[in-house]
Amino acid sequence: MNKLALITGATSGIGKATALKLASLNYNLIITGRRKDRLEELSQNLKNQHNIEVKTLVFDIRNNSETDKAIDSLSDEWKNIDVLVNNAGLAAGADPIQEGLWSDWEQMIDTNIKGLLYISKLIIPFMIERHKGHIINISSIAGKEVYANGNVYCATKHAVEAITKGMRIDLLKHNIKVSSVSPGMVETEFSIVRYHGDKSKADEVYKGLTPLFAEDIADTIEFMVTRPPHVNINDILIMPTAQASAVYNHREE
Ligand code: NDP
Ligand code: 8X3
Repeated sequence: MNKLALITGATSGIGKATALKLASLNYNLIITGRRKDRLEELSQNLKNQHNIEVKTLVFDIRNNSETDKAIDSLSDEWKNIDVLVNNAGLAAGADPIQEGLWSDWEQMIDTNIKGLLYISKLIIPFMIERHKGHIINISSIAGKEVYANGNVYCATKHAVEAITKGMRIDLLKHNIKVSSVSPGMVETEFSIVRYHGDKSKADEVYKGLTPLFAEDIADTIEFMVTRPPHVNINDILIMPTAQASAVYNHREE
């Protein structure tokens, strides 16, 4: 029987690449995000390419009742979730603390922390009932270091690190694995979103170096989900070769 994974934020970047990777491993998938067209297109592609079942759930993960309603709509067989990938997230803005926008801060806190908590609280009881499961939280190098103008984004990813550790302790007796993946720069729509749609600013982020690609993170998740039952990978910090830390990069002219 196929395993089942739920991936939040599968309309783009790391979430989409993870959906493609897990489909290639014969997982049935629940894919979520706000952009319905993208989810439907991805669902069709996944079903055309693999012998799997796919369900799309369109909701804004910042909204507790929308999230609740979406998960409540799942029939019992779709509640047998083996792997939850808490990926939906973003950076909004890159400003000194005194100039940051409330709206950016709220969006990051509501998505990266509260959204991750809402969905986890809904899925964890299904895993507890089956006495198994695997939660993979997408953290970041920003969860381990703080860099100039990264203030609130870094705070949200530091929170993801703490929540991951807390989940691992609380879910220990329920035989639920809890992991995190902490990437450095990955070229996705992340920087376009961070700079509020300014593509040229986003391109500057990756100028002169080869960043990670979403597929590199999907490969890491593949490694995590294919370990035997007695092995849990707590965390993988994965960086581009050209990035030594949050701030040290090597760029070719
Ligand atoms: P993308 O912008 O390409 O993808 C972000 C995904 O999150 C989209 O599918 C988006 O879906 C979803 N999302 C955002 N806000 C919401 C919301 N309110 N409700 C539901 N879904 C939402 O970026 P990445 O793939 O790079 O980002 C994925 C994760 O990886 C994030 O948590 C990010 O912080 C983390 N990360 C990224 C790094 C990078 O350099 N790219 C490095 C380290 C970590 P939609 O808009 O359709 O709702
Ligand atoms: C995204 C990577 O370096 O912008 O989490 O924090 S970084």
